[in-house]
Amino acid sequence: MKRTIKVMAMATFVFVAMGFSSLQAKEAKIKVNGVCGMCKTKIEKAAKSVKGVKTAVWNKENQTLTLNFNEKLTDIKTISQAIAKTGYDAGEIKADKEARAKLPGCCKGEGHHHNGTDKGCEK
Ligand SMILES: [Cu+2]
Repeated sequence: MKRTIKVMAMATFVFVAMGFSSLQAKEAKIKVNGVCGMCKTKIEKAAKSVKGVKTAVWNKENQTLTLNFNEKLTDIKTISQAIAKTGYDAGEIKADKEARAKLPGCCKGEGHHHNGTDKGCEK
């Protein structure tokens, strides 16, 4: 009998904990104007460097970054700003001009075509 109560108490605790974490986790999608696999690495790294971001996956085909983050720790604007600092437009935030100037030409959608690998734009 005692054991049953213990198990039930634990199960309740787990449910409550799960409820809380799902409340805090928010999924959002923002547009980020990357081009290649190298851009992908940079964009995702920048997003994940923000405290509270659980997952960040950028899709090259539709230039959409899918985020999963803790609303209590961060928000879309903060994450977008972190990405903009690396030289990409992110959602409402425009890319940092200096950082963008340092990106390889093809990552800005100009010049020679990139080779489509994760190494990025180099020939
Ligand atoms: Cu690139």
